[in-house]
Amino acid sequence: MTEHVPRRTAEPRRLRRTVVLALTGALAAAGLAVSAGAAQAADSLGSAATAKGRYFGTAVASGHLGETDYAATLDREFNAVTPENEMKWDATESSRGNFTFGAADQIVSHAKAKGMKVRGHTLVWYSQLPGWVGGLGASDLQNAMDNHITQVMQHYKGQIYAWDVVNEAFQDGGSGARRSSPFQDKLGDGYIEHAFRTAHSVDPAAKLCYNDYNTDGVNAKSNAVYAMVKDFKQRGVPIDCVGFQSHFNSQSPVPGDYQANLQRFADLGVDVQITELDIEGSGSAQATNYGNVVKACLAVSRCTGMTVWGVTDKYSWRSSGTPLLFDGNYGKKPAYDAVLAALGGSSSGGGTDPGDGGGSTKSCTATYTETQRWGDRFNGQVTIRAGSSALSGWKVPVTVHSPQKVSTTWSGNPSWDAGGNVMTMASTGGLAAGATTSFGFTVMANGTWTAPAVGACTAS
Ligand code: G2I
Repeated sequence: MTEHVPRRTAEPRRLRRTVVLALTGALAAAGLAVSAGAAQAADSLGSAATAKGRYFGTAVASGHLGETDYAATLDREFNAVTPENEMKWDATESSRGNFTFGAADQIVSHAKAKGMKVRGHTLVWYSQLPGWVGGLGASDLQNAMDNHITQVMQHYKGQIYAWDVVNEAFQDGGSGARRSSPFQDKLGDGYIEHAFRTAHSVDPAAKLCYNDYNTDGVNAKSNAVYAMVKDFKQRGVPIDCVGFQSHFNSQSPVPGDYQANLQRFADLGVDVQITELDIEGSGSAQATNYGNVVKACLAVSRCTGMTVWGVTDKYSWRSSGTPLLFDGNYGKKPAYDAVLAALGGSSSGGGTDPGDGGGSTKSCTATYTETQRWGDRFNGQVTIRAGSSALSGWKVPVTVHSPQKVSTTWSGNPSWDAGGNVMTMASTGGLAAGATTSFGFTVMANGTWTAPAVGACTAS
């Protein structure tokens, strides 16, 4: 409150100064670092990921394996698979005690023949659950759940890299509560722990994951999952990994704190994996988003791999959003080139992503907080954290919502779009590996108090 008067009087002068700084800063930031490319860059997603110590997988539907172009693209580009539907409860045990593995076996034997990893998806999930499961009483349901986990995991014992033991057990929104399901409603919170303990007793070599969506940034839902994983690790419940589905579109964009969120889970002592990646859109916007997701994974040492949720747009569960790396004719999209470049590979024809410096893993995250509010305006702060490599610079777009206006900035070089709503803040210097820095700004609310949208951090 005491800051009210001095800050207001200082604003007009500061604004003019920051505009001048913005122009010089933008010119300085234009020289992007270009590092020497590797002697022989990998020319497929799988081989490029392997060179970075990761896998690059895709969801596969058994019904398409007979299509020549589908199988050829799968075999050329990917080194891990997740059966899209074939290992789910309705596919493997549609009637109690009768297990059917034909379709899933087809995928697993294809993967084994090609040396691909298999992610098992999924053992305990509220959806694609046959009706008989919901009709059971509590103790019977417990037996059925244990038996399902045991039979399915036994069948594939030794062949599965990681299992999604429990999928989507938390509600969306701000409650952080568990989602209602036969398991939750009849067995209570303890069913998740019980499922992991049962899974561990069946195949101790498989990595056991919890998998969910809308947990990709720091939010109430991911906080609830984080608390559960932390508790499991403290009490010795056998959990090895957390899967971040990463289904993105304009309503649910790649969060600015995506990498920071992966990192905080990794810091609990679990692996993290991007398990169902797809990003609606096209062209360079889609490509940039894909590149940023891959860079985030590479910057987190315990991010062991990425899986896209399908090979081609034409078979995507949301094909109208064209969210994948190959178009309906199996042509490589700009998103493909961006992913390959982010992985440090390059297409035979020469995939290009001038932002990526030939295999560099430079990366950063941006996290927004409102630090102060007055009757007419508020201050925002964005904290930048460098990934595992030192940065010579970074930039972050911040969009305010008209009629809001940014009146003051500090600790960065801002530049604005023509409309004055999108400010791109560039660094004033380098940042050591793992280090943080922050910039700030004042937003005149003009009646609108929506928080600014902070985009992904770009490292150079
Ligand atoms: O919804 C996207 C994914 C969210 N996370 C868990 C994933 O398991 C889930 O995958 C999707 C599949 O991609 C769809 O292919 O899960 C859907 C079901 O919840 C799958 O859709 C189902 C259709 O609903 C069924 O009508 C159809 O018979 O696919 C089945 C097999 O084609």
